[in-house]
Amino acid sequence: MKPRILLLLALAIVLQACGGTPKKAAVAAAEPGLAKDGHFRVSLTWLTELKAETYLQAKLRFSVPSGAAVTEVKDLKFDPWMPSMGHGTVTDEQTLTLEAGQADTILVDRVYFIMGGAWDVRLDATVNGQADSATLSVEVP
Ligand SMILES: [Cu+2]
Repeated sequence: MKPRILLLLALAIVLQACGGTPKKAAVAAAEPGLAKDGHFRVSLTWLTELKAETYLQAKLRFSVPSGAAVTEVKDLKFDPWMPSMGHGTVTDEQTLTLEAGQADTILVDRVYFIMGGAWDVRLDATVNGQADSATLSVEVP
């Protein structure tokens, strides 16, 4: 009887340890908007209602982890990708404009999602001279 209780106890401990795994993974997951090498953070705001099969406008605001002012954003690429289906969308009509008087804010016009679902926006940028890339999750209704 006793070894059996010990076995159950051991099993309970093992199960508890397994239950902790998703929590650990969540901590390890990248912070939303943080570039993979940590050179910048970016936040995405939709200025038009988020939906598929229509042109959208987005606003990107960049910051750097040091807290220094963003003086230059260049070489920006805004590339939506649908990981579950392995395809992208049309990007050649996009226009990227610096918001007037704001070195850290870019307006992305004519963003187009060819279908609804879970998208990643793969974003490349050089911020204050440091090239990096970030991935932003977007759920398109
Ligand atoms: Cu798709």
